[in-house]
Amino acid sequence: MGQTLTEKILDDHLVEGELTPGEEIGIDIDQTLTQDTTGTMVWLQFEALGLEDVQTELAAQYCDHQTYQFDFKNTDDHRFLRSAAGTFGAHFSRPGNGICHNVHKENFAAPGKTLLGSDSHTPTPGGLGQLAIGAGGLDIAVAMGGGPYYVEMPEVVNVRLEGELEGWASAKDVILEMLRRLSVKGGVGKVFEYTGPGVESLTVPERTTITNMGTELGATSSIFPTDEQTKDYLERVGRPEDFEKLEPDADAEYADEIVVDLSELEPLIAKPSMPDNVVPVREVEGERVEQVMIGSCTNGSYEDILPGAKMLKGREVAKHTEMIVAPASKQSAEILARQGWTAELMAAGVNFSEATCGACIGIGHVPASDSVSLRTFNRNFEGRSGIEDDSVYLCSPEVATAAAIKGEIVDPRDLAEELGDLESPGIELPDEYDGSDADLIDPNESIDDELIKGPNIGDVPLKDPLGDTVGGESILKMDDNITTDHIIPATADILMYRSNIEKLSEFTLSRVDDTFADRALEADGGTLVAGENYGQGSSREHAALCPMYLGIEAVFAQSFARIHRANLFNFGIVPLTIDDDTYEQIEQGDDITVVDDVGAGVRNGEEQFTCRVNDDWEFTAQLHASERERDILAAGGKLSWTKEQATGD
Ligand code: MIC
Ligand code: SF4
Repeated sequence: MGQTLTEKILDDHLVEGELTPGEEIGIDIDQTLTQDTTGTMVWLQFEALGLEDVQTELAAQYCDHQTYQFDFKNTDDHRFLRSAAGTFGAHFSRPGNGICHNVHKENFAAPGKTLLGSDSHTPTPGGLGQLAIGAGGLDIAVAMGGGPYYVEMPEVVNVRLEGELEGWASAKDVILEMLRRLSVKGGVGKVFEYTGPGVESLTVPERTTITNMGTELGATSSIFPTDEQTKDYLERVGRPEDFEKLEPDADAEYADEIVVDLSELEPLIAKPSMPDNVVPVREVEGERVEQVMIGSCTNGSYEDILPGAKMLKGREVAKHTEMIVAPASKQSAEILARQGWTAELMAAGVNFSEATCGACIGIGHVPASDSVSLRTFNRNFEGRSGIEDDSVYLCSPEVATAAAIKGEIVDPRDLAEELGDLESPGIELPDEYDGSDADLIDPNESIDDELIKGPNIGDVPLKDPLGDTVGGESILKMDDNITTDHIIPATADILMYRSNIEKLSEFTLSRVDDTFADRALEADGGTLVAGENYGQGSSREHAALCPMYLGIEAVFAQSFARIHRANLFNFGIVPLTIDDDTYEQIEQGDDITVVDDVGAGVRNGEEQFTCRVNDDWEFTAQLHASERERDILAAGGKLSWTKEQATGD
């Protein structure tokens, strides 16, 4: 039987297990990517593991999320990261050089290689045939030390693209259509492999918009085959030698098939406040817009800014609307500036930001109260923009720019008809990505050979091995689709504590209940209860690390998001699955005790645990875990487990 492209790459990198969906496999990692807000813990853990040199072919450390450095703690984190990259042997991308996924795509992404990154949008270079997976920081630290990465073998789904995009429909509409059909849970345990005749019409930047936002489907990864478009892109970025022809076998078998006819797509938009809340733009036309932003790792590159610049040439942004462009890479900004497009945008009333994630996580450009913001980003979770009750819509650069011109949401087809001289700008790549690489420091050029830790940089907390009893008061009961932004928000006032867990934990779940941290500490151990898809969104391991620090021993949820589930194991919190009736019956404040000897049960492969509530009634919870995950839980987390493995204890 033939293989899918995903299976081929996994097979090439397989060190443990078999490619059977649902089974755990161990794979070799070629490249790693870390960013500033997850990277500090990664390197602290790398150090705590006693590791001395990066063992992967390539490691790259980016500073992209909080580049405004409002506080010396941010700048200290960046200096620490530079020193860690130099000391341990990673490339270092300076603050302001751009968003990790975009800079990585332009400089290092290569077909057929595996990439593991401490950011959930790591799958972005799947658009050029790289198998890229997002994971928690500790998993990256171990991979950089040469250890395999363990993941459940995903089901591979064939997304067959037919036809070609027409008129004002864009790559963003392809992924919005997928979200409309499948929802934010639709990709859990899956890799989406794009195939079919429609693939060849999409350039690499269009493909990476799709693979980037596959994360919003909950997918393990998304990938395209390589072809003339990939070759062309790699030539333009100056790395033709990285090209490799990759495609699935003709008789490959997929778990499922989804057909998207590109020629039938129209401009789509995700309404507040979930990326799958997708409707045709025409359904929400007329809504007044006060802010428009082009940027983020999804749609912030040269190819995403240029269409807006072409549409705005000789026009102005509506008087009650602010339009901001935040380039995804400094290289994109530099090329646009050299070509004169930056001046055109400025003349039209556009405000330019530095190349950063920034506003995507509520740092800068917070929308006005009770106003609509249209963004080309990938996430619009409630409150993520920096203000609760926000109204953030997600759309393509073309739809965003049309709204900036009109001052209200408008389908660009209708605006074009109204204006008479507005044409669809299409996609254009620069002849050469020839920006300076002054901000990208090769490990051989590094000036650092020891770690520089400012006063805010703390230690890595550890947990005791799992004992006989687990449980306690259910300190918080939550709904479905709780995001890691709810668990540990990423706004500026909090982000500066990503390397200081003691302080950061004070903010745990504060967006759901601002007394949570105090109550958890007072209860001296406890549990959490949640609905479906608990922990969706980011890879931030702090969303497990901080609850662990506050004494949370178990999470009872109807289902878990992939990366967060792995992070719970990594920090010794027992993730238990419950059914709908149990979820309904448990109340916040109930005392839940796992009756069975948990330590022994976890070690012995038990899958069901009896739990008693208030000495009153009982339910059964499921533990779905591989042998390795059980050992990690028993050891009190992955750091202790990895050390035990190394010393043979
Ligand atoms: C996000 O988009 O939520 C982030 C901020 O990039 C996170 C990483 C983080 O929390 O530092 C992610 O997606 O993993
Ligand atoms: Fe940065 Fe936003 Fe992309 Fe996360 S989703 S990497 S915060 S631009």
